[in-house]
Amino acid sequence: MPVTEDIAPRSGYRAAIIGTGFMGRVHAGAVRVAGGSVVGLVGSTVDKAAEAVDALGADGVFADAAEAIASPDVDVVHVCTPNHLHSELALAALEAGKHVVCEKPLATDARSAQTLTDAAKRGGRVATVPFVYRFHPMVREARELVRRGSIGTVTLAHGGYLQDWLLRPEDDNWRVDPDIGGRTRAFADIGSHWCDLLEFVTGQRITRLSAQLSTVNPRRGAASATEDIATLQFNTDAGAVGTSVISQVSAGRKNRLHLEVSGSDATLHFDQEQPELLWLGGRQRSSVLVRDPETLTPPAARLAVVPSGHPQGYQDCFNAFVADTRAAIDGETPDGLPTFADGLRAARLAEAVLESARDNAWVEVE
Ligand code: SOE
Repeated sequence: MPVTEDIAPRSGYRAAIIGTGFMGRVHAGAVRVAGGSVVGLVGSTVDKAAEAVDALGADGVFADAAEAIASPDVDVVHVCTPNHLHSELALAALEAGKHVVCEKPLATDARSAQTLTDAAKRGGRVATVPFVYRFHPMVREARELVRRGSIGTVTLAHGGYLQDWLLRPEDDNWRVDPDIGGRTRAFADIGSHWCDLLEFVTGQRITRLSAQLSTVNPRRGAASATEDIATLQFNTDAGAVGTSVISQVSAGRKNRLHLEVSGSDATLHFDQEQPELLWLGGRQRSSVLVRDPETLTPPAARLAVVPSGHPQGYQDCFNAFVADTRAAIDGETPDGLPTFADGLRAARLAEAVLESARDNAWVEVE
């Protein structure tokens, strides 16, 4: 049958997923929604991978990461392992000519993140990092309102990202061990999402910052733990100032990522736990905008998959992120797709945070 332009076949999206924990499951679901297939899993052991096959809807398992990366049946490698393995696996996958989706932090130091970003560029591969909160329609709406000048000149941004799953000393996870999770934990794990969202929505970059880190529970399990709390003050390249509070020990806060941006005319506020809404405050009148595909601006409406009143959430963000990764593999340039360059940006911010906290000083961000 002749292939016409508008039904040109899409390139394959046969994924290998390395890592079978919570993130591996979320990635697998998104791959399937994007029309791809999970051809194989790699777990910490072959048995673990085999146990996860049904839950992740995979075709089978690979013996190890090297086999998955070398496989001619794999187009895209999803790296969902503990952090210390990210850069080694992502680099091997790029060198084998695969497209790569790598969990954040892309690398536990900025130099490795730079090497990965260069390798992706050199090889012409699509290489993305799931800063998925960008994919909430109301985040796109906020970004579009800022872009259109609806809030005026941005002067102030603040907010934070609060969780409580590491509140108690006995709450343990590989993320707290610096040898596995990296030298910063709360900031790299969730502060990176907040900074990404700030820069994505405002179009401004943090140029200097002052950070404090606090470890409430200095030991967890066998390891000396990394920071539970990070607080930052910052300046942006367009003259705005701001603050952010990041914590994984805030009782009752499950995943409270919230961002408020004030401009010379209005203020916007987004709360990830109420993702269907965006508050738009003015001197005379304030309103709550609802995720209604009928009234959203086009960049936000593009991501609205169900009518308003039928809430969209975290998995929908991942689905949209993987769908856009696939579109990029097909040669499109989806707006707002977070790439390894954004992973590098997060690694540079993490290094600035560590340096500032260590020296008790303001630090310029590269
Ligand atoms: C755990 O803190 C975690 O799963 C993060 O690693 C994710 O990036 C965040 O989206 C939700 O919380």
